[in-house]
Order: sequence, then C-alpha cells, then structure tokens
Amino acid sequence: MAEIIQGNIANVKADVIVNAANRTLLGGGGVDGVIHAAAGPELLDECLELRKSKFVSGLPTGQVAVTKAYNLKAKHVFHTVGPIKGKDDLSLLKDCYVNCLKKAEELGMKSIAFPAISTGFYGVPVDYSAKTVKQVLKEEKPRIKILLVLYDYADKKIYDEVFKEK
Ligand code: AR6
Repeated sequence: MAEIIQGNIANVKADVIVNAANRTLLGGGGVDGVIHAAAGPELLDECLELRKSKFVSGLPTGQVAVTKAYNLKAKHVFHTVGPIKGKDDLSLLKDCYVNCLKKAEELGMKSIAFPAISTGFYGVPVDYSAKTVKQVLKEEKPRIKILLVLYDYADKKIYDEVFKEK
C-alpha cells in the first residue's frame, strides 16, 4: 500500500525517485530543479545524452525516461512529463503513474517515490491528482513500496482525505 508523506522528495530514500519534468528533459523549476540540484550536474549530462539518442524530439507527455540518480539516495530517477491544465488531456496524468510503476517493476525496483506530478506549474488540482493516483494503485496493484511525497502540508491533507474515502 502507499504511504503518504510530507517533505522534500530529494531527501527520500527509495530505489526510484520520480521527477515531474518537462519535455525538454533539461531541467526547470519546482521539483525538477530540486532533483537536479541534489543529484548533481551529471544528471543533466545524462539527460542531454538522452535528448541526442532516445528522445530527439523531447519526452512525450505520460512517458518515462530512466537515468541514474547520482548523488540522490536512489538507484534511478524516472523523468515523466505530466499534462498541462488547459492544454493537454488530463487523463495523461494516469499514464505517468502507470508507466513509472511498470518500468520500476520491470527493472526489479523495490520502492518508488512520486511527487504530485502536474500540480505545480502545470496547474492540475491536487484532489484530481490524489484521485488519479488512488485509481491507478487500485487498478495496477503494484507489488513494490509506494511513497507519495507532498511538499506542502495542505496537499498532504488533501491526499489523506482522498485516500480515506471509500
Ligand atoms: N519535493 C516534493 N514535491 C515538491 C518539491 C520537492 N522538493 N518541490 C515542489 N514539489 P512542479 P509540474 C511539488 O511545479 O506541475 C518544472 O519547471 C509542488 O508543490 O514541480 O509537473 C518542470 O521543469 C507540486 O505539488 O511540477 C516543468 O517545466 C508538485 O511538486 C514543470 O515545472 C509538482 O510541481 C512541471 O510542472
């Protein structure tokens, strides 16, 4: 089952730390900036390599790019791009979580930490995010440890409420 915690995802110990990236994969603000800063400059170098090889036109919304985690307490960073409210189909948010979980299991990872993808700069409401994650976990039944990391206490409360509902 999932554990809902409040904190900075860059300080969380998990096999995989998920980054709410953008399609350029070249870093940005929010959780993306924090993860790059904590992982160190080699993370950006690996992202640049991916842009030259696997994702020449950028990472499509809902898909996952795997890198090493460098200075983070993790084995991998999974970069995924959530939908932008008012521009993209919000159901793509589900794809981010499903594709990350599938990839984590494929790579034999035992734990994964997610931020609330798309709920910052991309403007998706936190309750929509919580309901989406709850639904994904119900459908996918992942057999690995899931950490849902909310930066703001108010967002954690919203997740707690949604996960309490039947
Ligand atoms: N740990 C956990 N969650 C965090 C942290 C942290 N250290 N910092 C912020 N959050 P956002 P998006 C929360 O904007 O909406 C970037 O520039 C934050 O409170 O980081 O998917 C990228 O490069 C919010 O709930 O990601 C893209 O351009 C959640 O993380 C764009 O922003 C997501 O907020 C992606 O926007």
